[in-house]
Amino acid sequence: MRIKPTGFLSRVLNSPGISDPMARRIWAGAVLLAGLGFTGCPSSDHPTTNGPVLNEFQARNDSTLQDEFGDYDDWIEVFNSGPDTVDLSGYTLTDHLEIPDKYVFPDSTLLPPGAFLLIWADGEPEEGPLHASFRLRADGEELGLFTPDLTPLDQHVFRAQGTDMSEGRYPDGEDNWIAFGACDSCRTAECSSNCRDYLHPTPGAPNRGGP
Ligand SMILES: [Ca+2]
Ligand SMILES: [Ca+2]
Ligand SMILES: [Ca+2]
Repeated sequence: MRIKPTGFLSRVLNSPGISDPMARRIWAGAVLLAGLGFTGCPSSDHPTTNGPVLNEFQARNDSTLQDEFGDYDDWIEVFNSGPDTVDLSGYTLTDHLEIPDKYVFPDSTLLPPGAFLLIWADGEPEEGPLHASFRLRADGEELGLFTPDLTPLDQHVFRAQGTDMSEGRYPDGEDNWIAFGACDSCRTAECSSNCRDYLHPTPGAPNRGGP
C-alpha cells in the first residue's frame, strides 16, 4: 500500500500555483528549512504523556511512502504529546543508544502540541536537514531520542519488521507499541493480539484506524 503525504506535508507539496513537481519539492524544502519543520495535523486527543516521544517508525519501506527524492526509505515519526510547543533544535535521534547524537535536529525545529515530525532514516543527510545519516535494520535495532545535553528522553527496541509494516504507539504517545499493517498474514493468536488489521502505517499523521 502506498500512502500519499497528508496534512501539512500535503499542503506544502500541493500548494496552488506550483505545478512543476521539482519546483514543489524545492519550495517544500525551503519551507522546511525556514524552520516550520513539522508535518501532520494536530491530534484531537492529547495523551497523558508529556513532551516529544518516538511515536512510529518503519524499517522495511518497500512501497509505503517516498521521500522528496522518490526513495522508499526508512523513517521515524516524533510526536509532541505535551501541551506546549517544543523547540527540538539540538535534540538528537539515534539507532545506537551508546552513540546518541547520530542525528541532530536542525535549528528552528518547532513542534506544536499534538503535531508530528517525520525524519528520514535513509543514510542520506545530503538530501536535507530532515534526513539522518543512519538507516534502520529491518531485522531489529534500537531507537533513541535525547535532549540537547544527551539526556535520554525516549527509547524503543524493536525486532524484525515485515515489509511495508510499521510499529508505533497506539494511541499516539501512549505506552503501547503495536504493529501496523500486519494482520493480513496473521495465523496465530499471538500475532492477532499484537496487531490490528484496521491499522496501517501513518507517517507524519496520527496513529489511527480506517483505510
Ligand atoms: Ca532518501
Ligand atoms: Ca541502523
Ligand atoms: Ca503516525
